[in-house]
Amino acid sequence: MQSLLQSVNSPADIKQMNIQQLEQLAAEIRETLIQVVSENGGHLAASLGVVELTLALHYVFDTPGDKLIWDVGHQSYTHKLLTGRRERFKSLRRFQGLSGFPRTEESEYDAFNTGHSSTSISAGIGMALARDLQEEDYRVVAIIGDGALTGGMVFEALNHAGHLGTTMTVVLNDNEMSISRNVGALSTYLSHLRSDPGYLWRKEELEGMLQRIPGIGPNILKAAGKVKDTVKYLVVPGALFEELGFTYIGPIDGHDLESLIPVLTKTRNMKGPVLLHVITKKGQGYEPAVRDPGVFHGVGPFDVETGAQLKKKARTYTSVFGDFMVSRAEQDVRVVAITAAMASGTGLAAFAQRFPERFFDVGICEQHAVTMAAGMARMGLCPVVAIYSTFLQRAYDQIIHDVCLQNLPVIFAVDRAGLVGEDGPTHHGVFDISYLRNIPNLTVMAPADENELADMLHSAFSYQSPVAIRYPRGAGEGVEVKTRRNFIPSGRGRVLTEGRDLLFLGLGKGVGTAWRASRILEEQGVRAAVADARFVKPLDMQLLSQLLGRFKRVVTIEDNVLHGGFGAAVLEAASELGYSPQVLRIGIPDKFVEHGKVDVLLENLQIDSPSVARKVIEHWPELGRLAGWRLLRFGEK
Ligand SMILES: Cc1ncc(C[n+]2csc(CCOP(=O)(O)OP(=O)(O)O)c2C)c(N)n1
Repeated sequence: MQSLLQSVNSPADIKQMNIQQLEQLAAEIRETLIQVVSENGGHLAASLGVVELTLALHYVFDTPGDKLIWDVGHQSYTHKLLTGRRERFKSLRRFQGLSGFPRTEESEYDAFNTGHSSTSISAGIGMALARDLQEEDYRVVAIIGDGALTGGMVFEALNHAGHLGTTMTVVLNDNEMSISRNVGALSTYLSHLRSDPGYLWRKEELEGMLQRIPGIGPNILKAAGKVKDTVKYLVVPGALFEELGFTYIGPIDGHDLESLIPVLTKTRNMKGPVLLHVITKKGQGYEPAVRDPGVFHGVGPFDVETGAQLKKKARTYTSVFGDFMVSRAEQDVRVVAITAAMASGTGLAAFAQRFPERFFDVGICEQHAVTMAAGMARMGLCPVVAIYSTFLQRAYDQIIHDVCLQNLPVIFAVDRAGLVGEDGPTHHGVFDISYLRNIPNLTVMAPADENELADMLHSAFSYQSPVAIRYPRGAGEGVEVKTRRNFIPSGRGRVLTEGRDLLFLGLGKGVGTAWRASRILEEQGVRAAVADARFVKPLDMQLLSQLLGRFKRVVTIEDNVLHGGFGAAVLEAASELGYSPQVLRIGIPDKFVEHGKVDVLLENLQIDSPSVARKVIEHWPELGRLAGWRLLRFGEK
C-alpha cells in the first residue's frame, strides 16, 4: 500500500482525506512514533493515545491561524509529524534535533511552549482575550489530559474562563492516567462520567418525572434550587464544568474519527467556553505500552518486538533515595512521603507499596504538596517531599511562606537537579541553588556521590529545620552505598585531595567533574586540591577560610546557573572573610540550555572535565608553562 504519511507536508494535506484514509494514516503515524521513540526514547504512551484526536483537530481547525495549545506538550509528536516536521522527526529529542515538546521557535504551528503541566487553559484564555481585543478571528483550543487537570492553575483558569465567557475550546483528553494512575476526587468524578453512557437520557427522564409530580412538579426546578443542584450534580453529565460556565460535551470516543470530526466541527462554531470530554487509551495501538503505560510514559530506547528497554539499569540517585525512605520509615513511624504525581520517577514506588497509609500522591500539585507537608510537620510528622528541581519552581512561595518562615522540619528531596538531557530547557533543574539559597532557615546541600546522598538524608532528619537535598538524574558515581550511615554536621564540607597549585571546590555532581579534571591536570604536573563543599547553605566558612588562606586560584564547579549559584555564594563568602582569590566559576551560563544527551550538553557548554582542565590553563597560563606545551592541547580531540 502506498504510504499516506509520506504525502503529508502540512495539515492541508489531510483535509482532502476520507475516514478510511485518515485511519490508514493513523496506523502509519503509530508505526513511525514507535520506531523513532524505540531509538531515541521519549513520551510514547501519551502520543500514541492522541493520534486520532490530533488528526481530527488538524482536520477541523485551520492551523496555524487557529491555535492548538498542547498541555505539558509531551503528546505533541503526531502534531509535529503533520506540521512540516516529518522529515526531521528522526532527530526527535536529539541534540540540535526536534524538541520533544512544542516550541514556538521550531514551528509556526506550535502556538505556545509547554513542558510543565496545567498551563494550557491560562495561555488559551490569554490568546482568546488578545484575539477579541485585537478584533481578530481565530479559534483557540487547549488540549489537556486528566492528569494535568489536577494542577491548581487549571482551576484558576476554569474559574476565570467561565466568568469571562470567552470563546475557546478545552479538549479534555481523559485516559484515566497521569504518569501512574490518576488520583483525586476529580478523577473519580470523571470516571463516573465515563462509565455511565446513560447520563443524558437519565437526566431528561428524571426532569420529566419531576414535572409529573402533582404539587411540586412544574415548579420544582425553579423553587427547589438546591434540590435541582443536587439532582444536576447527580445526573447532568459534566455538571461541574457547566456550573463553572462551560458548555460540556461528551464523553466521546477519542479514537473514533467518525465521532471526533463532527463533534469538533460543532464546537468550532460555538460561542463561549466549551469543554469537550474525550476518552482515549494511553499507549493505544502498541501492546506493551497499553499493558504498561507508566513505563512507556517516558521511555528509553527499547526493542519494538518485545517492548523491553535496552539500557541496563545502573544504580541511580533516585533508587538510593527510594531505598533510604523505606528503611527510614521502618524505624520511624513519623516518616511520611509526598509526591506530586511522580511516585515512580522519584523512587517512591516501593515506599508506596510498603507504607500506603504514609504515602501521599497529591496529583500534579507541587504547591499543595509543600503546604500540606508544612501542616504535617507542624503536627509532629516527618514529611519528605520528593519533587524534581524543575517542578519545585512551582512551589516557591509555599517553601518560603509555609515551610521556612515557620522553620518547619520538611525535607525536600530535589531530584533531577542539573541538566536532565533530552527533555530540554523546560525540564533542566538548573535554578534550584539560586532560588533556594537565599531563604532563611533552609539548609541546602548536594551529594557528591550515592553514599553521600544517603548520609545527607540520614543527617537531615536531625537538623530539626527545613532541608533541601538536590541530586542529579540517572546513575551516580558508581560508589557503594554503605549500610552504616554517617552523620554530617550542618554546614560541614570536606577536602578530598590535597594540592599545591589551585583549589577545586565542587558541589554535588561538580565534585566528580572537579576530581576528573584534577586527574587530567595531575598528568601534566599541575597539582590541584579538590574539596567537596556538600553545603551551599550554610557554607563551611571555617573550611573556606582555611582553604582561601592557602590558595589564590580557586575553581568552583556546579551544575546550576552561575547567576546566584554556588560559585556566587563562594565569592560572597570570600569577600565576607576578607579574601580576594582569583575565582574561575564553572556552571551553566546565563541562557536556556537545549535538549540532548547530558554528556553532549556538558561538552557543548564546555563544563565537562576535559574542558574544565583546559579552561584552568587558559585562565592561568603560568600553570601551562609550568607543565609544558602539552597542557595547551589536552581536551582536544
Ligand atoms: C508541573 C509539572 N509537574 C509534573 C510534571 C510531570 N508530568 C509530565 S506528564 C505528567 C502526567 C500528565 O498526565 P495527563 O495530563 O493525563 O497526560 P497523559 O500523559 O496521560 O496523556 C506528569 C505528572 C510536569 N510536566 N509538570
